[in-house]
Amino acid sequence: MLRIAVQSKGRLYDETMELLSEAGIKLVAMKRTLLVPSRNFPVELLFLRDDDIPDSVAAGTADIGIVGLNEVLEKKRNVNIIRNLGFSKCRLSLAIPKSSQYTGVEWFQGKKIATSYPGILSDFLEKNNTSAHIHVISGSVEIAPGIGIADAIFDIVSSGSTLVSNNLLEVETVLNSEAVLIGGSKPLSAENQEILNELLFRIEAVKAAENKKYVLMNVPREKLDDIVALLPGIKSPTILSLADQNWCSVHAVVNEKHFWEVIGKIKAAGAEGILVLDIEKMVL
Ligand code: PRT
Ligand code: ZN
Repeated sequence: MLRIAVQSKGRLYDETMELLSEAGIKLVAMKRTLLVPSRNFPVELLFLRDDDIPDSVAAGTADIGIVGLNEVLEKKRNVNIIRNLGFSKCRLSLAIPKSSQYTGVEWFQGKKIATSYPGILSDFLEKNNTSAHIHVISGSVEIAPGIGIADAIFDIVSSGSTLVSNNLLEVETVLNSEAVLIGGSKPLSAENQEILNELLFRIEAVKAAENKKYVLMNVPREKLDDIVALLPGIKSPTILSLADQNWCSVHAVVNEKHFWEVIGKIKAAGAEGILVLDIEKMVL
């Protein structure tokens, strides 16, 4: 049985549960329990505060964990990153009052900076030969300059709107973070390693299908070459015959990023009856 530490509630929770569910892991229905087994896969979930996840994996209470890279780097526990998971993306940045004139990292020399991430901040300041007073607070860091308890802040930024509404200006991005899968330093048992390998294989298939659409269309034979040239398939698009000899059916995988552009072009080139389907998993 492989034990996975996950956040019990908060910003990581929904996407963590969605990823595990897309990987086919169904949980035994249990409310308000710390440890919940799966009913169809040999894993159990240990629900914790995100701050405790690196420690639980380092100590071996959990075999692996899903947590923000920011927490992993702040806690400096003996864990390793198995895989980036691509969700809960954010950055850890330094921000100063909008009215201040920023001159570069030396601006922070001798200043007081409020943060919940003293470890990452002091590493950054040290690397930049800057010494500042780090004032550790656990929440609402963004209000510190406004109420006069700090000159600047070092905090998580996502859209940036919290900074704007507190009259702060982001001046240095210190770390780009996202959710990561972490493991401990000791090797897993052969049985647990096999479970982890299967889990990683499934995560790979879920991630490969993300932002991809399966597109089917009818194409006149004489336009086939033009249209195939417009389709970026996995290898090459599938082409099937239709009852009408003059037409064929073309299937391809299209990246959502280029989706409208590709659809517009293939329609203009003569494709008809275009169907667009979601792809659930993709095993490459
Ligand atoms: O209770 P527990 O300790 O488990 O949770 P928590 O309250 O410590 O953490 P939580 O759930 O808020 O965040 C968990 C993780 O989500 C963080 O460690 C980050 O890796 C990631 N994450 C992604 C974020 C954000 N985006 C985010 N926007 N964590 C916090 N924020 C906050 C930020 O602190 C700031 O106050 O949102 C505000 C900024 O957002 P914008 O969009 O206004 O810039
Ligand atoms: Zn936390």
